[in-house]
Amino acid sequence: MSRTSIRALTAFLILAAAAIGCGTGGGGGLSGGPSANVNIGVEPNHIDSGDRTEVAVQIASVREDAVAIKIRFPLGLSYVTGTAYYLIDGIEVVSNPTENESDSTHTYLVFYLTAEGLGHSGSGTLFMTLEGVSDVTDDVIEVDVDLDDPTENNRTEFDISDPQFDAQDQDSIRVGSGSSSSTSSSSSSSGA
Ligand SMILES: [Ca+2]
Ligand SMILES: [Ca+2]
Repeated sequence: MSRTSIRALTAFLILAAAAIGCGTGGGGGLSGGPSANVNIGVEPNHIDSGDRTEVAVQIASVREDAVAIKIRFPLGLSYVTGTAYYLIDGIEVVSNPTENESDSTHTYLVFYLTAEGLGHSGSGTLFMTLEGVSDVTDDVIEVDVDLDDPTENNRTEFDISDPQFDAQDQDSIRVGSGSSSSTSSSSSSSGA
């Protein structure tokens, strides 16, 4: 094979890999794509500042020895320390996020999980509580699962300036009166 045809083949393979990587936004399902299948649920989806909401991330079909579970949410919410735990085979296992970092628009929580940690069922749910701290107009709480690089120490693996976050699933969130619709302009007494 000539050098140019090898180059063309390489380019094709890179494009094909990129296409596979981009096509899983609706909750996963392509085998060989994401590091695990995840679904996120937020309940309730509308809270006031000072109130709390629970986030549940279902994890299944982990395809790596270990994965990083990344949760992203707007700055109008904050993680309530000590509330995160896994429910695996009916047993609660407390887990603190390894990272709880914010940039100018979002906060990221990062949890590292081994496939062994999911036990016999190979699946589990990660729960955490978030508190509303300021108005959030209709927005989303998202989850992305990536490979836990075994050559990189987990304490330094996540880089907030390069979070490598592409949401695999999301659920809606609103805090306070923030809304894209303007139908509630008459309710002025719904503050704190
Ligand atoms: Ca690592
Ligand atoms: Ca990613």
